[in-house]
This record gives sequence, structure tokens and C-alpha cells, in this order.
Amino acid sequence: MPHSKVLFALSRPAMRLAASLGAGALALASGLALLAAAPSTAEAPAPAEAQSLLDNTPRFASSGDPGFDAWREGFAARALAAGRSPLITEQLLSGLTPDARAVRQDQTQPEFNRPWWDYVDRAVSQSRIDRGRFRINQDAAVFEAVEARYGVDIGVIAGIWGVESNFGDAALPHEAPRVLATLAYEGRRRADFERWLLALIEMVERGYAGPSELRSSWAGALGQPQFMPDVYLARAVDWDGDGRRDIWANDADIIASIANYLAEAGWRRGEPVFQEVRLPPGFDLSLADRTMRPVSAYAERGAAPMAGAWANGDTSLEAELFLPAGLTGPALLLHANFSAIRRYNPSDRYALAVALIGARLDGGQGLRAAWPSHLRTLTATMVRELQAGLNALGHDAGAVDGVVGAGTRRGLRSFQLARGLPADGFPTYAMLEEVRQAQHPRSDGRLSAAETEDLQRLLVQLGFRVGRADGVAGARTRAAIAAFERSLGRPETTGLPTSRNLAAARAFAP
Ligand SMILES: [Ca+2]
Repeated sequence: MPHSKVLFALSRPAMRLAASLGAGALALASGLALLAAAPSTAEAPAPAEAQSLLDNTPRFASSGDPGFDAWREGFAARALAAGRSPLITEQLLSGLTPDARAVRQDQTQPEFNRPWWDYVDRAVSQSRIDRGRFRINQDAAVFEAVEARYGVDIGVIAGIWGVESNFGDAALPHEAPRVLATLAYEGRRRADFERWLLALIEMVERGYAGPSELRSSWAGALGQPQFMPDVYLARAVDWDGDGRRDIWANDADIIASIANYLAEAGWRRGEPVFQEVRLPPGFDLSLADRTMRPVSAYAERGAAPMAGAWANGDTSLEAELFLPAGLTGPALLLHANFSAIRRYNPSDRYALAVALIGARLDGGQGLRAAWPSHLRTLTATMVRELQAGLNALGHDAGAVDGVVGAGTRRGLRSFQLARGLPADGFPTYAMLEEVRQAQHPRSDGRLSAAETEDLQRLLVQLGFRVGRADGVAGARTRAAIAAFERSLGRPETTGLPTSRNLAAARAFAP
């Protein structure tokens, strides 16, 4: 029998007694107040205590936050209506106060959007790869049996384990009942958090988790694979057959639970996760639109596999083209197995980090193309300005929320197409400058001598001959600018040192 059941069984009488005493005192006080306010009525209301003892309704001492108390009463009623145990519901929700840190975490939007490559480079650290190798060796028999059963690559399983909890080292500083209740009460995603809280109560009811196992991330994710409670109920596996689905301390259960999740999320045995490709100049970037197509659709347009040959020698596999850092960064074909990882955590950065760790652990390589670390990326405030600018110019970027999502990329791509720029949809500072210039064109858009010199240097870096970089737009500089404009695919060339050309040169200079 799981030890949690024993603990809860022992604590029941004391809990019940304490709860009914507390409720009784409250009921008595409110009954007296009612009597005093209405001395002439024929019938006093029945004391709530009697009702409570009859129907087992959970009772809670006030948290000091009347709004939270009211939400908790309502939720407890919904939990009972959903078939949850009154006792466990009361036990998990008693003594809670809202956790302001969890609300802050849930709402915080970092002002500095760290560039993509920062996150990925940090997540795919050499120490994590080394630890992954060590764990794979340590649990080799389990990893191999799990891979045989579910078809999921060993490296990807280890990659998720490493990124989620650093193989169990990550501190889980929060109490799941408290953070789930707080975020349900806070209300932005109430239905989700109430669902998770119900699942958590069910986990305890069934003896799957004891009190020490309810520590979680700020969002309520549990154990080393960081499962939400409903995921635990549906996907956790008892691999070693000891009767417990132990995602907290049992390596075999952890490894199999991660693999089971991916298998249920659409993992395809034997297929690749992603392939890095090289795109020829002038490649149609509108194909980077999150649509799955056969690899042959990209190959026919000149995309070539960095590895020298297509994975499995098969160009009928479907993939979406993804340019995580725009035209000047790596170009990736993402297969169905990448989508399965994305179902574990819907962030592209997360999925790419896991995929890269997986590739390294399974004997492959990291990315060959360099990240465009020279590009200046945008803060959240700048992203909002970009989004508002795109919307004002008629290129629908969706909500002005400071977060770069599909809408922002689509709006930017539409803007880039209209301006004759390579349409990679990647928001950089140079693109923000382009949008600013489009919104508030200077009378002639001409550059100062210092800016012209800057443009000349950038054009040299891009391989155009400008003569001397002296801030003077002579004949050779003008010819170079015109050639640059043609290379951008602009419908007309000016040959002029304009702010638009400077922004474009900044965007594409190495
Ligand atoms: Ca087990």
C-alpha cells in the first residue's frame, strides 16, 4: 500500500474533529448575529454545523482574503459534485492563502526578450549533455526496454528529463495545492487550474501521491517529468511493477512515463525529429509558414540537407520549414516527432532544446549554421511598438501584447513583402526601424554623412564595392546601393543613401 494512504488514514479523525469545531464556532457566531438582528422572526435558520455534519461539506477557516474564501467554498462544492472526496478536498484546501509569487510568475513578461539562441544555448549545455550520457549509461537496460516498447528515442527522453528537472536536481519550491488554488482563484485561466486541482485531489484520493510529493513548480507541475496532475492520471506509468506510478523518485517510472506521454502525443517510431537544411539564395521564404509538406517540396526548390543526405533517405516524410532566427540563422525542417515534443511543452524553444540534446545523446550533431548573434533583437516594449506600427500600416499583427507569436510574424512578413524585403518574419531592431520609417517617413529619408559611412561599411561587408567608405555617396557608392536594392528584390531601385536602405543593410549584414 502506498505510504500516503497510511498517513492520511491516521490523520483523518483529527482533521475531522478540528474542522467541525472550527465550523461550529463560526456557525454559532453567525447564528447569534442573525438572532440579534431579527429578534421577532418565528424561526431561526438551522445552524450550518448540523448541515455540515450531515453532508460532509468541507469547512475552512478564513484565509483573510474574502474573495479567496468565497472561491474556495464554491470550488469545494464543485469538487464534491464531481465526485471528489470531501475529506481530501478539505485536507488539501485547508489553511491555504493565495500565493502572490505564483500570480506574479504567471503574469510576468520579461522586459528583455532574450534572443532565441540564448535560451537554446543555455538549455543545451555541455554539462547537461554529459549528465544525460551518464544517466543513459546508468539506466541503460530500462532506457533500451522503454525505447523498444514505445519507439521513442532514448536521447529525446533524456533531453526532456534534463530540461524539465535537471534529472531531478531542480528545486520545486511551491506547494501544488496552494499554487493551483491561487491561480484558479486569480481567474485568468480558472477552468484549467480548477481542472488540475480536481486531478490533484484525485491523485491523493487514490493514494498516488503523499504530502511530500505535492511540491511543484509555480504552475503546479509535479515530479521529475513535471507532469500536470491530469497528465499524471492519464500518462504516468508503473514501469517496475511495484504498484506505484512514481514520477518523484523511481528512474524506471520516470523514463517510461515520459516515453508514454510522447507516444500518446503522436511520436512516430523510426522517424527523425528535425533536419537542418541549407537554403539557396532567393528561396521562397513564404514556405516557412508552419505548414507540413513533403520534404521533396523543399528539395525541389533547392533546399539541401546539411547532413549530406536526407534522413532515412526519404523525401516523402512531411515537415514544416522553420527559421527560428530569421533568414540569417539556422533553417530547420521539423517533422511530426518535433510536434510530439511540442505537445509536452508548447514552446518552440523548448522543443528545439530537447531535440538538440536528443540529437547529441543519440550520436548526432548540434546545429551547423551559427545563430545570428550580431542582430539586435527587441525588448517587449519595442515588440509592442512594432505590432502597433504593423497594424497601423495595414499589416495585421494581431494583439499588441509585446509577445512575438504567429500573428506578429505574419504581419511582419506581409510588411516585408510590401517593402521588397526578404520576408522571413523575424523581428529585429532593423525591422522596427523600417516600420518606423514607413510610418513617419522623413521628407527625403536621406542619411547624414556619418550614417552614409555606416551604410558604406555594411555594404562592403555584404560584398558590394562602394569605393571608399567616406560618407560621400559618389557614383560607385550609388551603383553599389542600387545593386543592393536589386539583391533585395525591390521593384524599383533608387541608388540613394536612404534610411530604408541603411535599415535593410543592418538587417542583413553578417
Ligand atoms: Ca513503480
